[in-house]
Amino acid sequence: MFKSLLKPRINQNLKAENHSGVLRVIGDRAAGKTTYMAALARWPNANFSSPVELVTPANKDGEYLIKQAQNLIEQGLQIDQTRLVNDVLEIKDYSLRLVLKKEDNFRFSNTVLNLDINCKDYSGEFFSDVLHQTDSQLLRDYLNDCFPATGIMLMIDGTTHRKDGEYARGVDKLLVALAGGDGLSQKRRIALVLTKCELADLWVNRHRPKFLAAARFPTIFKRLESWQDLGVGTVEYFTTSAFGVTGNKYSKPNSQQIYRGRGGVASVLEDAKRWRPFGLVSPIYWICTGKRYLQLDQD
Ligand SMILES: Nc1nc2c(ncn2[C@@H]2O[C@H](COP(=O)(O)OP(=O)(O)OP(=O)(O)O)[C@@H](O)[C@H]2O)c(=O)[nH]1
Ligand SMILES: [Mg+2]
Repeated sequence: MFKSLLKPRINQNLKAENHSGVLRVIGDRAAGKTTYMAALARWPNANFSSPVELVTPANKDGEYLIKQAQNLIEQGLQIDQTRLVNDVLEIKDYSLRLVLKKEDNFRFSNTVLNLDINCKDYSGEFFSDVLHQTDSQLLRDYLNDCFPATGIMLMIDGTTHRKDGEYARGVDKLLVALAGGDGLSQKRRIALVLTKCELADLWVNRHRPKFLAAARFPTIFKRLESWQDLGVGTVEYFTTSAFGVTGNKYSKPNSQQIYRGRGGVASVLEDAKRWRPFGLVSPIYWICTGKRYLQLDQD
């Protein structure tokens, strides 16, 4: 009897809101694109106060990401470089469902938010090489694959500020190329995502992503802002770390550096048991909904 009394109330109270997004992750070699995707799919040691309840793979490529996280990242190894494939149909298309609690007046409401994303991360060679080619079939194929995307995550290793000018040329090419084939009914969203922000010089400014982007990558920043001023799309800025930090009072990067140079940082995860990435869902939420969810920038 109790059961039948309770059941309708529970069903009435729980609401679901669905959003979806087609995403492309673009950036230089070793920017941290695939590690970001694997950390997102694995979603380790979730914080109880986080709005994110669950991340689940919705296809084989999504499951593959979890295996990459378990077999490589958690074993203290790096993920292999993503190969540049000649047939765009071979690029992995990760389908993931992200389940979040919806916020209402700074409190969690009883609405569940489902974000269903299809996301491809291109080899860094697309950004550093193919984008600069003229009249190449490969470039045309990649751009055609890019056009349907509602959101682009432009991913940059936060330590590579010396490459600002070089990257800005790539960003220019991308913006011009995207404008050429735009049949999108809605405005395109570009999220500039700074990676590896558990590192000390980035961590202190993790809550000021726009400031950090403008200070460290002024040329890219200006290009993106002028593009936004044209009214063809919108830009937002994010800080992330696939590895995160450990410790409460005094945080320490949960990464071990293997190499650091002009081209960026190569690292591995230090302590798999205390692995908690930072800021991964925030850009995806914005791309799917057009709004920022401030609490997602806190963890
Ligand atoms: N410190 C630190 N290192 C990271 C982070 N994310 C990725 N890395 C390291 O950055 C290097 C490159 O990572 P990948 O994910 O392979 O980079 P990618 O952008 O997919 O590179 P390509 O596939 O070559 O285009 C590796 O050494 C990673 O372990 C992070 O959040 N912090
Ligand atoms: Mg990769």
